Amino acid sequence: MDDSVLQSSRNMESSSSTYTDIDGDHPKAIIHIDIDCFYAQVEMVRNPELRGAPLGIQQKNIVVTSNYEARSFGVKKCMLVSDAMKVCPNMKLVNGEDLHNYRTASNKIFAVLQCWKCPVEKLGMDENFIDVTNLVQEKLKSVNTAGLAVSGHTYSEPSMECPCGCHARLRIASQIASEMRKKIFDDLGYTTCAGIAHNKLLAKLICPLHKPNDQTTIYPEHGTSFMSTLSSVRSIPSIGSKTTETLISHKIITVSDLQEAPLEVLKKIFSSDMAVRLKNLGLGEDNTPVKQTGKPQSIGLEDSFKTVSVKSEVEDKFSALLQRLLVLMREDGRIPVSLRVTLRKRDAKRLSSHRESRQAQISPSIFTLNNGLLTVTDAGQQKLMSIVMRLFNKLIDLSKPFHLTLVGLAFTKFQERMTGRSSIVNYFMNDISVQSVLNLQNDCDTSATSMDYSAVSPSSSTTTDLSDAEVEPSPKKPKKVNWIAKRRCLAKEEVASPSKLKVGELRLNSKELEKVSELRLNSRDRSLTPRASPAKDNLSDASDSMKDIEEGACEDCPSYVDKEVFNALPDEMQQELKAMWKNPAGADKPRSSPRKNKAKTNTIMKYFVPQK
Ligand code: DGT
Ligand code: MG
Repeated sequence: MDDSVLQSSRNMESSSSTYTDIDGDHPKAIIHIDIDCFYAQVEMVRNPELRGAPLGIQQKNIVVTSNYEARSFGVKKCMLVSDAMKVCPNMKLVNGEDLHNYRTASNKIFAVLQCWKCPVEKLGMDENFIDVTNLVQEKLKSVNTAGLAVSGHTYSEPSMECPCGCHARLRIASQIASEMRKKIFDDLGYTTCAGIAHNKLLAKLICPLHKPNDQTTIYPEHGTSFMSTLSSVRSIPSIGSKTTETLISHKIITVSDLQEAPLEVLKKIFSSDMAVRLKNLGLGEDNTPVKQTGKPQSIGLEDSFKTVSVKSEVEDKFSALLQRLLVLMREDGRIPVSLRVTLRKRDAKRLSSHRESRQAQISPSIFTLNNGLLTVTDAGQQKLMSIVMRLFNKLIDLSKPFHLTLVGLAFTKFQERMTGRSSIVNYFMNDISVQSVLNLQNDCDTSATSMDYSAVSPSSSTTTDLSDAEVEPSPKKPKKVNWIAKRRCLAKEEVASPSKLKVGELRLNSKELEKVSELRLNSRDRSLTPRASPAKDNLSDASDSMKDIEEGACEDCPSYVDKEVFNALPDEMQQELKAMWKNPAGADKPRSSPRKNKAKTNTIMKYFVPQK
């Protein structure tokens, strides 16, 4: 990596744009798409009467964004409302403190971008990276690139083709970007900007060059010279305020300064890795991959305040948080199985306050599906509140005075839809595997008046919103999912169960599937199967809703196994399964040692056929 930096530094010194300037290949094609005046467009799409005149979106006393008509009068992002109204007295204001519609629009845009079957990474609510490298390769097979022009603007015209072929690839990527932007507009009505480059850094930075509603492509050889036009090192996305301060204190202010700073000097200021990364970024080099955005690992909200010292007040805060959290859960569509309570205590002895959390499992039976929507009855909400207050009591010694400055609630684990109809896991498990991801609100969200939706973890700002397409359970199968919901619960240690994971990779053949389906149907309407082991941090004195997932299940089998289905299996098969659970390592290899299994007569392995 150091070599590439030094190489790039040397390249910079060369003034001409020959192909000795390009070190190596530029195989990737990345598109960055940013929605124009996002909140304002959402409001204009919802209410077309707002179009054509200046519009500002107000949060508290700030105009967080405005449409381009308002901008033409000099309204800037994050201007005080009073100042904005001075420069644009006719501007209409819409309150943008409720983010629901923005989040929904963001999900829809993300869903549209998924149509190209390329990795899509969400960045905040209105930006997405799409890695179209493979799609471009596919298109290269059928497209004649000789006469193919860039769609939209080019940062700088190349004097000759790059030997690695990246110019043609980026031209194709620019066509794809056009198609994406057109579809977003045709389907949803939003105009967007796009940047096209061989890496994420340049794609993002070049994107706003022709705003609004346009796109720009930059070729690799112009990366370094483009970067040198950025006045502040802070313009580089991964350089935060702390790093900026450090750089400025060493007289590295502009990106040109960073480009010129010797790596050895940077290494004296930062760690070696960080120095190299900074140097590369300054030169427009970035090899971070586009990571497909998935569902957040947890959905949480926090409310911060000066101080709360009375239990009833804490209860009110939690109750309000829970109401908001249930809305987010409904949007998410997954059934939560774990609830976390977070507190921040004011501590006079410590300068910096700290958070403390406790979590407990919750029974999926609290949640019901109503017309495909996840809902919680009043009784269910009371159960959740009683769990919350039990956790609170665990965290706070109520015999002594307490002073809180923050309370938080989060659903931290979820059930997931099974991988396939024929997955054996469907038949044996009371629960499905779980993602463990993070919350929600974007960093720049200062919208909440009464609540501070601060991030629950540092990584929260990147994986935030969810695509409509991801919303589970599918409205098409509400009954099945509801049934599953009632039957499933999960202990932490089960996630890593080797037998569960391995078995999930196999599928039943159709005849045998029927057989097991019968078993499953027979047990479908019976009562809930209790589970075996409580999760590590379960409360021993948990509420009723939690009890049904804590009591013992089938003695010999893991808790994810449906006892009734298990009991209906032939004895021999039961024995084999038990042996497999006792020695999961042996069960790990059904595919690699099929002959071994052939020797047995009624073996469970007979019920599985390897996936083709
Ligand atoms: P653009 O992309 O320049 O056409 O305009 P926007 O409005 O899309 O700006 P962008 O992409 O920076 O941010 C997306 C949305 O995020 C924007 O519509 C409102 C919100 N937002 C941006 N900056 C802030 C901020 O500093 N505070 C708050 N509360 N919201 C912000
Ligand atoms: Mg935007």
